Amino acid sequence: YPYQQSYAQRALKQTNSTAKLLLETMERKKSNLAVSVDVTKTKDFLAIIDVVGPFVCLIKTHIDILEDFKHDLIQHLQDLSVKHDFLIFEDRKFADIGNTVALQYSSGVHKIASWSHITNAHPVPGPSIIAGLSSVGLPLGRGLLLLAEMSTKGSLATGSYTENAVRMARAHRDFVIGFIAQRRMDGVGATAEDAVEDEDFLILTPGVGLDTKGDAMGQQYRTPKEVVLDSGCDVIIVGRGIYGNDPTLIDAIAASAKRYMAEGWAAYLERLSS
Ligand code: 5IU
Repeated sequence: YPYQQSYAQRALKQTNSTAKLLLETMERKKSNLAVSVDVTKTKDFLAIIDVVGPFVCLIKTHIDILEDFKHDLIQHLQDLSVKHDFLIFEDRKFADIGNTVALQYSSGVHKIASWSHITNAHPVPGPSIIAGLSSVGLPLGRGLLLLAEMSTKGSLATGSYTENAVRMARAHRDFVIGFIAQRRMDGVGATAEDAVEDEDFLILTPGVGLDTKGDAMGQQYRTPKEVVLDSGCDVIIVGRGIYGNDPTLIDAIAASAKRYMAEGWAAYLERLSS
């Protein structure tokens, strides 16, 4: 199975340039850690990214959370991405009709497609959402993740919904590079005619924490080992497990990022040798 191969081996077979770049970056930096920087002030946002940058393959943003957003922030973010060698993933969770998501992705205040290597979408509108987003993202070499599952208690993205998300992705392999999910999706929803032996979707997984089981609003955490070794996921996405409730404790944040990076990589090495 692809997930028993190294990230470097899997990079060779990717046709989407962003998927290839992410896998190559993971191998080069020996990190399968993505940090989700969910803070409201530009100053904290950039300070956290600068300090965790050396330990991550990917930075996940919610750019619309920043209360003092100015467009020059994007240049700073891109400079940090070059300085520390990571990709950028705007966790926009598009969910509208094709025409609208194309505008939301390309335009507005944030112009996401111009700077975010990866973004994501809910499959709920059907394949037209991929058509809309790929009309903008594919010419720029971007990659899309579909939300096949969620980490939250009571999520409706299960069963046939998840299977249909995978089928939608399978029909758009040029642009859809993988899923936000809690486990591998190899062969999920496949029929006998589908050639799925070599399919290699990237699985990026939020809901990762070492010290707590969840929060007061339905979030559920599993450990890097459960996510990467037991469930075969590729990238662990960690937010508050790394910066807690105080985004200014920069030394503690660096130490925490190092810890999650080490745990994630150890789980990956164990998976390769199992
Ligand atoms: N996120 C989830 N679960 C999901 C999806 C996205 O937690 O199923 I899809 C996002 C929300 C937040 C980050 O931006 O990932 C996790 O943050 P914490 O590690 O602080 O819980």
